Amino acid sequence: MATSSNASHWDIFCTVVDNYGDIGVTWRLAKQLVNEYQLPITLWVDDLNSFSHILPTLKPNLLSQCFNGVTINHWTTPLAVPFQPGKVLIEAFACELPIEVKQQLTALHQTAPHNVPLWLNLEYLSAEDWVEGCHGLPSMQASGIKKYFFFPGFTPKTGGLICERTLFAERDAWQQDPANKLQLFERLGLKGIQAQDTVFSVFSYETDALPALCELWQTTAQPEAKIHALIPKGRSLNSLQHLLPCPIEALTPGQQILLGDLTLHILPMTDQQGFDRLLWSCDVNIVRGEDSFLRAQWAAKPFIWHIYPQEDDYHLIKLEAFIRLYCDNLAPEIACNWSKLMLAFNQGAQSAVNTHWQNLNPVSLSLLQHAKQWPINAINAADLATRLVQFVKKS
Ligand code: TRH
Repeated sequence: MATSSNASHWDIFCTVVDNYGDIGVTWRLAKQLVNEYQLPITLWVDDLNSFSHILPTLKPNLLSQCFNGVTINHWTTPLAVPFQPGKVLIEAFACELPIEVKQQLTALHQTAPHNVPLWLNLEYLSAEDWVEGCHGLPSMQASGIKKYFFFPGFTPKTGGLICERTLFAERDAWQQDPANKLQLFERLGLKGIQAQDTVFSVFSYETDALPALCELWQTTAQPEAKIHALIPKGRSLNSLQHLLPCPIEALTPGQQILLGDLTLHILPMTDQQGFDRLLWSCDVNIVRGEDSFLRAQWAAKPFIWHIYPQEDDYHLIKLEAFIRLYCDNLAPEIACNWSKLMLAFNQGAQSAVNTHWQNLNPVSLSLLQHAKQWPINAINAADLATRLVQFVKKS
């Protein structure tokens, strides 16, 4: 049963736990490895329906298909597409590999150990200090094979951050011409947004902070500059149901809800490139999870991060670790207001979120300048895919 192979491809296994983050991260990584390193990549995903929300051309009923040079296999139980061991095997976010795969690895280890793929567990991103000490550590499996922990992170001793080589140049070119954002809004079916208006994108989980902010935005728009909040159908809207004219399921992309001087726009979901461009085009982005959080940083625009909630409020420790890093060279007054705004948003503290929003004024020039410099500092000379390729070479 052991397949003795000298195949050079990499396999990435991803289970969609909930939402889009796990597939979002692995899909970005897979595309970049093909594009920039010409590696043959197979991405195994257990839930193609969820995947199709961020890759609308994907066909959820197909067992195997190819997009952007990446082979995408439906990870069924049992596996309907046979697994062939390659050079590297990435298990994303500690997903449990299929039993057939584990059996093949064990058999290969006994018959041809040099052909066992390098086995990595790609972990979640965190700005906490301990990540440096754990990145790259091996863990011996019952089969006798070592599995290595690959931790993304913000420092040179971690696995780095996903960022494509040409991303910043593309973003700069996009942001240089204001016509790009207006054309994008139009293509997305969002009507009535003018160049001088203030536009926020909202992709959060449920929180009481959102209705509070909407109330504030209704009263703070200027006659000559309206406020627009762009919100995809999903979890943010659960917190705004009382402001909507119909149940969320009945809303259609492009639909507008007028609330005084604030307009809520129902945003269609796009592919990841479209989502990046949206973040580049808004004045402030409210993002969540892992991938949109990072893309909001790369957008060089002020943002609020709604972190994925964890048991015992552990996420607040992760949030504070990131806040410390982001505020490191930010003027103390702005740093203080921005930190308080992030905490208030994550705690759903309604009056605090409004106070800190007003104190900070997230569309102010000083925060924007910091947001522009941050990606240059954060990328730390090497991105995650580059560090991954180097790690494989050294192993
Ligand atoms: O969707 P998320 O909340 O995902 C997660 C998961 O819940 C996961 O289990 C958890 O562990 C992790 O967060 C921390 O948020 P995230 O990470 O921002 O992923 C969203 C993805 O969806 C991201 O790749 C961007 C993409 N996206 C599009 O491609 N198009 C769109 O229109 C939108 C709104 C998002």
